[in-house]
Amino acid sequence: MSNVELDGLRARLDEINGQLLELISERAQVVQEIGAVKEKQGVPKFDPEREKQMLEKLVANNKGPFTSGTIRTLFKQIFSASLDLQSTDHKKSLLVARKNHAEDTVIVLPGNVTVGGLSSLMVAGPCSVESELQTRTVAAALQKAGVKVMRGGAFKPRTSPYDFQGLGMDGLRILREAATAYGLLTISEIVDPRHIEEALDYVDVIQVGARNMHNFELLKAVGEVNKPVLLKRGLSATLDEFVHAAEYIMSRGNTEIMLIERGIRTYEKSTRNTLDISAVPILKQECHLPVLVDVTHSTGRKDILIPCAKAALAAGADGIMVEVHPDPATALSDAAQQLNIDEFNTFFNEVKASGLYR
Ligand SMILES: [Mn+2]
Repeated sequence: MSNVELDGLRARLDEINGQLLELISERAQVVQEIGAVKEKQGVPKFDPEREKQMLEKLVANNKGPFTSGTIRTLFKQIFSASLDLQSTDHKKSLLVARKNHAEDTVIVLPGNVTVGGLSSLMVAGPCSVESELQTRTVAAALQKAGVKVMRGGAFKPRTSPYDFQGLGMDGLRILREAATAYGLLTISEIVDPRHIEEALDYVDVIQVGARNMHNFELLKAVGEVNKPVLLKRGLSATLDEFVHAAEYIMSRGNTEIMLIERGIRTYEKSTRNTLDISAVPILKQECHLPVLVDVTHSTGRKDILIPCAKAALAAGADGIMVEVHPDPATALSDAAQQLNIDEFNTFFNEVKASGLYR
């Protein structure tokens, strides 16, 4: 084969490549138009039946030299690239996305306590509200330490149904009374949409727990009230799923959402969960919402809380959550990992001394 002949064939290939590029780009535009129609109709973008029909038609018309399998592989690639294009479009339009809202969302709680923005937030308190005395003891210590927001569980979704399930509404009342007595705000988990309305009197921030991050009816319900929400990342939730859970809340009108990384389930056994520090900068990059880190549940051990809290703040977290109990050994839940009051004071002082807590 002469060089002239080879050059001719190569030029022909370049031409075909150009035509293919034009065609797949045109195809992508049509797919986007279909996506827009489907979006209006509220039907899912991926239609496996339709994809199967398209592939079968292509295989039936295939005259070679490619095998049917190769044709399937090549076109599947084109199909999925087009679908990806649609989901990227969708991602851009998320209400929680920073692409849509460049500035940080700053949530202003009663008493001008802010979450997000320039100052860091420390949220502390017992795993469970167990008694008036226990809750008040913690509240007094938190006030003394300069903490503004107290957490305390009243509805406890526990691994075993035989474990302490929390004091329910009585627990919320105890939490509110102790917080008011010591000038604190309250965060507590709500697990049932039917409890939300009654709970509004007792909590300044509604927590949606890790086990309920995928409870879409609960997410919609907290999206419809005028109360900030602290959304925990699910135990096995990807960041994409976490962000979409927040979108469920915001799509219902509630824009005051804080995200909290609380560790994910991995094969590592030396901590209760694996603290995903990289989640912090990724969430800050992708969303405009405040991001907190729960050092207690992510690690499950007291001896590494200080470095983990510092790491979280260094990575850009807007706040830290930690569990404090007057006598952790007798706690009805999470006994091993809660700090006692002295330990909490040391913890908070060290975190402040690092200069990372603003
Ligand atoms: Mn706990």
